[in-house]
Amino acid sequence: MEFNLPLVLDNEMTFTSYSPSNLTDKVGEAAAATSSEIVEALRRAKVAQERWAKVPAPARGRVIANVGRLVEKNKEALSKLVTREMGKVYREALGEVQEVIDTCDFFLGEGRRLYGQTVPSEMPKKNLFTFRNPVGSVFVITAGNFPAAVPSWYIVPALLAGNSVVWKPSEFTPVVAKALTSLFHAGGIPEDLLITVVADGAETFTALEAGLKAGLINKVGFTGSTEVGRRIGAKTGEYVQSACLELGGKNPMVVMPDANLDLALEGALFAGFGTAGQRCTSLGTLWLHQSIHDEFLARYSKIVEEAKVGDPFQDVLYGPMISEKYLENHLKHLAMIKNHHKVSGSSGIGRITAANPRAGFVGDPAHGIYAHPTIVSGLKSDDELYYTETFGPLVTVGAFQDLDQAIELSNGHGYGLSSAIYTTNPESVWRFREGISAGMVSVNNSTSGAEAHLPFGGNGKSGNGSRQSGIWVLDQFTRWQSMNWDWSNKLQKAQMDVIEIDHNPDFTL
Ligand code: UN1
Repeated sequence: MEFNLPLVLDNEMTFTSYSPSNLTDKVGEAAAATSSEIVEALRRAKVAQERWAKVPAPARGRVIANVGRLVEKNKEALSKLVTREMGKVYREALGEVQEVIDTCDFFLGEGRRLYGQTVPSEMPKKNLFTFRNPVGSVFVITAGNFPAAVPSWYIVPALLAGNSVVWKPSEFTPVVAKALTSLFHAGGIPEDLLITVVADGAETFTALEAGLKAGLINKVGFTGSTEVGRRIGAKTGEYVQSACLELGGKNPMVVMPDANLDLALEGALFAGFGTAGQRCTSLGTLWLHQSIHDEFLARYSKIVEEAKVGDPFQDVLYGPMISEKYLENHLKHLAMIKNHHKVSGSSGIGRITAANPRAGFVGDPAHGIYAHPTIVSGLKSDDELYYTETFGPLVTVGAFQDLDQAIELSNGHGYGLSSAIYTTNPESVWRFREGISAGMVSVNNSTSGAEAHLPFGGNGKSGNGSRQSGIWVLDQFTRWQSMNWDWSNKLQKAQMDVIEIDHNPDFTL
């Protein structure tokens, strides 16, 4: 696929995208934008936003409807591109693209709502109202693990609410970004209202600062690491802006002794190793009650050992890492394994190669960037692996004595994105829900796989409290405006011209 950015680029640099499952397959190229080109894009988007905000919201909703239908029509082509460029298995890619469609379906109707309120006044002949106004220009920066769904969580509601978007996708998935952008444009989104720029981190950060300084950015949406999120949050704060930050997780799954263990095994397999563990919602640590620990760990190790890994277009649990960079990061985490840990789940650890083979590998590991699934048990709360977010096919396992301890261990590292408990006891469910610091709680379900219309987001090191998806994300992309209208034809002073109704405070029966 040809990649033409809507910008005129004056530098020579390009990002070349290769399929991580087949490194000889060049998926496409993207010209690298410089910081000044990104700022120029922000400037053009701001002009386009002024016109777009005047389009009635229901009409904007109809454009989102067009986009949703086009994505649906192109679902298989886009999903194949996701699998080819990013490496998740095709069934998951279909799910990811469905999440884009679901997001459009939800927000097309929001165009006919975007409700404000009528509020009673404390004075007669006076009316109070609230309105949602678009924030203006939104700068969206996203990661490579969900190259279509997560960007759509920002782009769709931002556009629906009357904003412009400049989107900086991952440099590992520029071709999916181009395809998605073209679907928005074909659906009726003006070219300058949504501009996609591919750039490296340094250029992006320079542009962020320049854009904030020039008043060209009114909201930042960022999904990525806690480290980068912290820098983005600090920079936006300097300019009295707030960013919507979706950061890392170290998502716990607690298995109680009364749980349906077969179900918990299935959930832990998908949560830990689906998408090769490269979801922000992937299982971090599996906490097993001491009474079931040994048996569960043995069964878990066995199903992970037997799981199929390999070509993401085949029937496998997971495919390649997104890129060499993601593999290197995973190897760093493997280096944190200590002597008191026990490793299971595969015939080796690290990269799968002919010399370090994985039993039953589907395809040829030499073609791509594949990693062994790794289970590290014997986790203690002072281990580096306890408080480090990992991002690969690596699950840590620890034991607990009672639910209070499980909750303490689940919160102790300071991340708070997703969490799960497996139990048949309602009291454990409610105690866990109340005690866990995570923004999302699954009961008898995987830590990953949130539906597209519930609030998505985390606390602590996982995010600054912003939430995406559903009606809740509208608070990111609109600002409340309150209005009062006095039609009494006299100056009525709030808090001073108060109406008092006579009453008898001494009354007793
Ligand atoms: C992410 O990894 O950034 O809940 C998002 C899930 C997906 C989204 C993950 N619906 O696992």
